[in-house]
Amino acid sequence: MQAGTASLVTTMDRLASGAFKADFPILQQQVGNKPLVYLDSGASSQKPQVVIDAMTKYYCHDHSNVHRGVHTLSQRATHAYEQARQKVADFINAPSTDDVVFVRGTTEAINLVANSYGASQLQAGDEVLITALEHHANIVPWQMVCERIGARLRVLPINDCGELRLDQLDALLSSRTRIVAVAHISNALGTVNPVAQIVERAHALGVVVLVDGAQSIPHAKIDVQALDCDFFCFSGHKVYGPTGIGVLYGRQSLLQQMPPWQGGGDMIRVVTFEKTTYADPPLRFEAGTPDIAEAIGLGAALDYVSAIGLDKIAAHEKALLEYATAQLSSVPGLRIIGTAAHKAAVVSFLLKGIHPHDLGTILDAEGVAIRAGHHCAMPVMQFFSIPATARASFGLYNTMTDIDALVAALHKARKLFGL
Ligand code: C6P
Repeated sequence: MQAGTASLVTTMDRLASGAFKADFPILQQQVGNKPLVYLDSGASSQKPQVVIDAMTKYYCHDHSNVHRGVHTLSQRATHAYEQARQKVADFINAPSTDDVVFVRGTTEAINLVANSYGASQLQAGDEVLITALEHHANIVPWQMVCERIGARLRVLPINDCGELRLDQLDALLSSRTRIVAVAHISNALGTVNPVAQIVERAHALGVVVLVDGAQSIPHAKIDVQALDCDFFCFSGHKVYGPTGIGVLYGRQSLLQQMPPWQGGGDMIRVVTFEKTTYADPPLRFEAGTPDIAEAIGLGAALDYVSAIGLDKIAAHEKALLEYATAQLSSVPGLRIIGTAAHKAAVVSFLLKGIHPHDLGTILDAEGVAIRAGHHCAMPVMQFFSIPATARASFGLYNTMTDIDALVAALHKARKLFGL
């Protein structure tokens, strides 16, 4: 499949027919003697052949360490690694590659900001505002730094649909608030949060905003300048790239102020036993040998997604979400958790009489891969007074037929349980 060479209509047709599945070798297998129906892209998306090929080519032809050698291979590796940084900057419309820090993933990006920006700027009595629908990655690092400093973690609540209670935002944003950290899209509920509006209201009070883009990066066009956020984080593996690579975008003026978080090779200017001076961002935050092949794989994934077009992927996934919501609602005893007006490619649900974990196992036997559990969002489960949900999450390769397979498997599960 030559992504991007087709007209808009043809690309939409290809998305609808599942033609892009052919680009993903892993999707060509059977599980439980049934064709694999992969509905767990929210946890991690699958990788197209072009990503696997880019990494293989790098290891077969160009591998060496980056920023360290004058020999040909080191220069090629450095060029490919820095080219990947440029692809990321273009993909999220960062003003410069200097604003793009390679990290292991969203979790590491948030820990970096909490431990560098947070620990250096927060004082006892200051406040960090998060929301009630955050992933643990956007809760625990803030909790840890607040505990250490004597700052206070505050939480913007949600309503019964799983939407942020924006009516309470002004009351929670105070002269003590220093940082707001908010998910762009909730992984457990699918809610799309109005982050641009949150940024605007926080900035009016001079408060810095971090957006956790782990779930938005594969589903929506991200423009960090239009969002005007101060930090934006995402993981490569959720946008059809490899694991072990992610991105922290930071506003350059803030990155410049921030002390390094980890020390080591490549992040320094001059080292003596008396004193070390540090490199400018982004290298200041990339101590040690980075995940070079993974950065290159991420660059290939962003090329792949861009060639198809995020607008088309978003339109396709919107249709999938609407179809899934309608079809799932027709299953007796099924309750969707997270009914926000504005949602993205995630449906969390409960099926009366069957625990989500049992459901996950039964569906797996039918070849249908979903995630069951608390989705690393325990406070969301606590809010709805439930231990877990079953969650189907979609990617560009999914089709209405995949959703039909999910619904058929749910009916089978009900029968097995005598419901
Ligand atoms: N959510 C899910 O199944 P890492 O693990 O660093 O790549 O991403 C962490 C993370 C942070 N924020 C959000 C909103 C996320 O969804 C995730 C990862 C996966 O929902 C694994 S728990």
